[in-house]
Amino acid sequence: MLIKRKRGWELPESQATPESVYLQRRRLMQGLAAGPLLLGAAALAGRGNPLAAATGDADPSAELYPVKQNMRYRLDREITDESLATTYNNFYEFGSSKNIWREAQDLPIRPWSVAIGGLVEKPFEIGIDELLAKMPLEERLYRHRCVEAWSMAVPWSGFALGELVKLAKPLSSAKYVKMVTLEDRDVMSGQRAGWYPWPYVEGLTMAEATNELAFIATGLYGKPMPKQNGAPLRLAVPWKYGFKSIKSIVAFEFTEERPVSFWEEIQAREYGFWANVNPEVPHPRWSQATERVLGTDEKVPTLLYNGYGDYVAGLYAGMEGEKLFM
Ligand SMILES: Nc1nc2c(c(=O)[nH]1)N[C@H]1C(S)=C(S)[C@@H](COP(=O)(O)O)O[C@H]1N2
Ligand SMILES: [Mo]
Repeated sequence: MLIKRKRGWELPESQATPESVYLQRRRLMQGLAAGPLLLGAAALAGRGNPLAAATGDADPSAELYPVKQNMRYRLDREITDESLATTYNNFYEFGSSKNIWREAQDLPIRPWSVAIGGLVEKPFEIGIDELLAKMPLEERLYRHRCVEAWSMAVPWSGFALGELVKLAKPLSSAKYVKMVTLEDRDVMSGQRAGWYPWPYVEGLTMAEATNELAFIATGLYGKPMPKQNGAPLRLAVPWKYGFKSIKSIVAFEFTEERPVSFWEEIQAREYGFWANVNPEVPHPRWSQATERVLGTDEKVPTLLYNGYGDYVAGLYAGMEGEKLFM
């Protein structure tokens, strides 16, 4: 049933994406050598980002990036332009348009603490900077496939969700991890205006959360996570539709019951809990067979599990009765 696909690292070298971080670093260094000013790392990190100039915001985690690329997670396609991936977003807390990046600059990212609770040995809260210091940071190139049939490919920085699960020490009775986005009606206009069931919630099974692909992204393009992309930490589960990759997380709760996701609560028939990418299972209102690659007019075929079947298909063995793909 599954078509055997080559893994990322088996792709011919000519198709592998260049190491974006190192290229970017080189470009920055060239810029530095040519220019008369000595810029600090934080200022450098903000370069090329339309927002840094607009807000003058310095992220206290800036000196952690870029982090070393993990060559296990490479791509068969070009990386999306940074300017596109950071200005074409879905972040309904700031409105339902794709053009929320300016408004998202109001998101307060410090102090930021993450609550770990539910079925764990001992619930605790941890500040984002302490968490970043504890976790093994790396960069991974991942695809991202939105349920709306557009896609991108980006270099996330962050750590395996499995590392956070280890830190949390869940009890054996924990079957799911539920993640929750910040709720802040003063700043997030979408939470004031909408009838949506805020806060945004997502969930994974423990097996999914500890799969090697499940990633907590804290940076993008070798810099701290832009606010519009879900600063200071967001999920990246590239074999699932993009709405599973919840942004700006404030809580991880381990549960016995399957959590009801934000979009599942709104329209379960269209946005299910599993939401694994499958070109052969159409959304009730559109086909999922192809995707529009951000930054191009190209439509390319969508792949089962977004091309990550070798990593994740086994998670769903024997689950044919479930609505795994919607
Ligand atoms: N809290 C929250 N997380 C979210 C969303 C959202 O509206 N709110 N949108 C999701 C959707 S539909 C997608 S496609 C991705 C978009 O991530 P990006 O803006 O970094 O491309 O974020 C996901 N995570
Ligand atoms: Mo999406």
